Amino acid sequence: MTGFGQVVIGPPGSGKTTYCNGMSQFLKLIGRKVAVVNLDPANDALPYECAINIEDLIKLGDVMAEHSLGPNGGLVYCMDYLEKNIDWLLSKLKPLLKDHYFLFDFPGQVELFFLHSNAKKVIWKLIRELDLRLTAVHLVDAHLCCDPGKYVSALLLSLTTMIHLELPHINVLSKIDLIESYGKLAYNLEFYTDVEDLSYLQYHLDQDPRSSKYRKLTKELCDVIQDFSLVNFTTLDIQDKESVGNLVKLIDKSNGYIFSGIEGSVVEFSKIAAAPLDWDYYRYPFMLDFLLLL
Ligand SMILES: Nc1nc2c(ncn2[C@@H]2O[C@H](COP(=O)(O)OP(=O)(O)OP(=O)(O)O)[C@@H](O)[C@H]2O)c(=O)[nH]1
Ligand SMILES: [Mg+2]
Repeated sequence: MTGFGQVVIGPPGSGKTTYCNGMSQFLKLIGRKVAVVNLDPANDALPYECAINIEDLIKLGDVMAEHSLGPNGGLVYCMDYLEKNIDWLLSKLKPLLKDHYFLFDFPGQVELFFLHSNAKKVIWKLIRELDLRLTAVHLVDAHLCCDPGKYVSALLLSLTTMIHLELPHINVLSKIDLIESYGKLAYNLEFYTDVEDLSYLQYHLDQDPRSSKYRKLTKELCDVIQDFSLVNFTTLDIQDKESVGNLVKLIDKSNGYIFSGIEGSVVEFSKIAAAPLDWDYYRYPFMLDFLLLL
């Protein structure tokens, strides 16, 4: 039995939990049965209904108190513990495998996804043991485009994460609805999403005394990013149905869901295209109640 899903990752506050909530609502509306799996022990109040919660296995607070660790060390410990107790997660996922699509909400500690191997081992065990087809959805806050130095960091983070995880991978500039509130971008948005010629950034990097000091280093890093030619971005406003729908299409192609012959996947796609329902992230829970009554 092949299952499909998304591994939702990205820096702290990039919108992962909000994304899992909005994406699960959207997918339910187009007829997909969704299970959201919280693997972030630091997620306090979950906005979504959680099918599996790592908190039932291990609590970050307990780890920090017991081992005198800070939150970051505590999270590395939790991922390590999850890897050692992967059977717990496998046994919870197996009954859902038949008819559910999975969204995995991961912690925002980016080092877990480009440096440490625990999270990667957990993901790859799920893939091997359950025959899951997973796409990494890497959220990066769009406001990083407003500062050329931060944008280069976001590119580097995206590239290292792609290379480390070795999954079908989609980089997303999240909260795109807010981009205009940070002022005018130096170039149009396509420059930042397509990542084609980074030499244009050099002038802007030189204007900032913080980044001009590292001119040569930044240039070399930009060359590395361009030589790999792997990174580009799509954009997302979780409140906009067209934006969410376009992302669903990309993800479905990347993990093979659309080609899987799963009953109804073509119907779902046509629903996305027609967008028959008035999607509104904040209004949706009330709308679901209404639909359930029909
Ligand atoms: N305007 C806007 N705000 C968003 C969007 N996505 C997320 N947010 C807001 O961004 C903030 C952080 O969102 P979270 O979903 O908690 O981010 P996270 O990545 O799960 O954070 P950590 O779990 O702490 O790493 C919240 O206030 C969200 O409401 C978006 O598309 N547009
Ligand atoms: Mg979160």
